[in-house]
Amino acid sequence: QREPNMAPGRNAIVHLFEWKWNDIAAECENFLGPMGYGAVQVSPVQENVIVRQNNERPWWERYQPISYRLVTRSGNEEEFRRMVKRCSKVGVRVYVDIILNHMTGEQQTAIGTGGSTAHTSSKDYPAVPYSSNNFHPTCSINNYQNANEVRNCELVGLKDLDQSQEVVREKQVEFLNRLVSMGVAGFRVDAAKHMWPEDLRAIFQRVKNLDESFGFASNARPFVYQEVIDLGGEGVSYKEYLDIGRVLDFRHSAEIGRLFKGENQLRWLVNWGPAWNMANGDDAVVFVDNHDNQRGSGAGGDILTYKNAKHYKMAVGFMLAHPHALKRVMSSFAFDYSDQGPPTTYNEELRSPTFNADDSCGSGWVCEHRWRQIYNMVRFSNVVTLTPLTNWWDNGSNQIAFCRGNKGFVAFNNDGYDLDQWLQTCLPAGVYCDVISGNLKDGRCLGKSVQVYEDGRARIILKMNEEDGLLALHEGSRV
Ligand code: QV4
Ligand code: CA
Repeated sequence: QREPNMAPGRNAIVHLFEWKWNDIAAECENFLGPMGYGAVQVSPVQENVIVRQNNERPWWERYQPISYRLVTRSGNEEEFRRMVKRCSKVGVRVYVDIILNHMTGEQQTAIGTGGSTAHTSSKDYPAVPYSSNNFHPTCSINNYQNANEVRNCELVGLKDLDQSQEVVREKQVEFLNRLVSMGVAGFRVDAAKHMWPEDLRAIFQRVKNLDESFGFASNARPFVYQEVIDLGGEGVSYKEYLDIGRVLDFRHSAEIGRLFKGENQLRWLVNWGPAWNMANGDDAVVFVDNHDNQRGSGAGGDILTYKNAKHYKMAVGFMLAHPHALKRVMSSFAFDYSDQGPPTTYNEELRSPTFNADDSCGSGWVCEHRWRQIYNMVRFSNVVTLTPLTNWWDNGSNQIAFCRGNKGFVAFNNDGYDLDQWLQTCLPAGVYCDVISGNLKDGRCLGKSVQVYEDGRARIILKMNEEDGLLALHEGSRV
């Protein structure tokens, strides 16, 4: 199902990667709700195997389920339930990252975050329970041209469940229904490419309607967005999954990275969308980076991340300013190497983020979603919802600008020289605060002020050496 079930006037998802449930609940109330975020994608909720490697717990242990009990380092079932309630109350929906494709890989001693055990070599998971005949025979995925192999063999040695079996479907539907009854609004389907579309269809058809007591429309269906990495030329296409829900568009991530890294000219963005071989807007969830490709895996390469802040903010800003597709903002923890686990305390518990005076995070959390340039573009995207893109302007290379109806205007400069132009902003006359360079606070603009004249034109200045390479004005930023 493609409808994200968000509260009116909201439209962006934020992925709070590896956050604790209690911290997410507080973040919904203190920040996500007030700032207009529409939904939060949370890390996997089901019990995972504990992995210790070089004296630390890699983040990816959470992608190795050992049962469907809701106990992880993010918290227990009661904490999860309370989080969903508190987020829903302030208009923020919760989407869960679900792992249906597999259980753990091979582990000497498999003990879960909730204490469950398993015998991985004999594919025995008593806490579900699953036994060896619920899995595909062991084989490994090497050839991505072969759809059978991609779906019936093991992804990096992870024990591959057979979702065509009624018993497996039953367990998985029961797991999803439990989440729906707690007020969950949708699912990010991990490794969807590695499951048969007909099996996923059968499973999601049996998931119940969303619970109206959490403020959902009657008969609303859970939102489904699927991880199908499709950069073309493989045996599996994202198109096979569109009647189940949306897909995560990895081409968007790769192309937008190249563009704002300066490997492609911004003027080409004039026809951004399906013309770039990306999925249709209604079929896609788009993003600049995700938890895999920010580390160089799962279609890495040209990906922009928080480490390249100026260009990253431009890319995220463009995504949020443009009408194409449903958007997801990444919120990371800082890392130096790809296996590095999230910030923890001395006893291996997840560490809570701390917050600085300027709203940014400390204690190892990057919190891109709290960067002014990003949360103000989330607000921008809410303000301009459903307005068309008009008045495209470019300088023939890397300076571009456009309007969103009469509600918003953005400009970008990725050239090695200043932008200084009289441009049509499409806004009613007045003084507007550029919400990138500073907030509009108590009627005072802490950033650059821009005077829009009667004819809608304004002098737009974006110097090459400014901290940020974009400028944004909207209906709500009028001084
Ligand atoms: C190792 C070897 C294998 C060997 C296996 C045998 O590398 O060659 O077969 O042992 O025992 C971890 C380790 C990995 C290890 C594996 C099994 O990194 O080296 O295999 O565990 O023990 C995340 C991480 C993976 C991690 C996995 C499970 O990215 O590194 O593997 O979690 O902990 C493709 C898919 C796409 C996938 C993407 C990364 O099409 O679906 O690769 N993306 C999703 C998630 C991703 C997650 C998974 C899928 C698996 O977004 O985060 O992988 O749930 O493109
Ligand atoms: Ca599979």
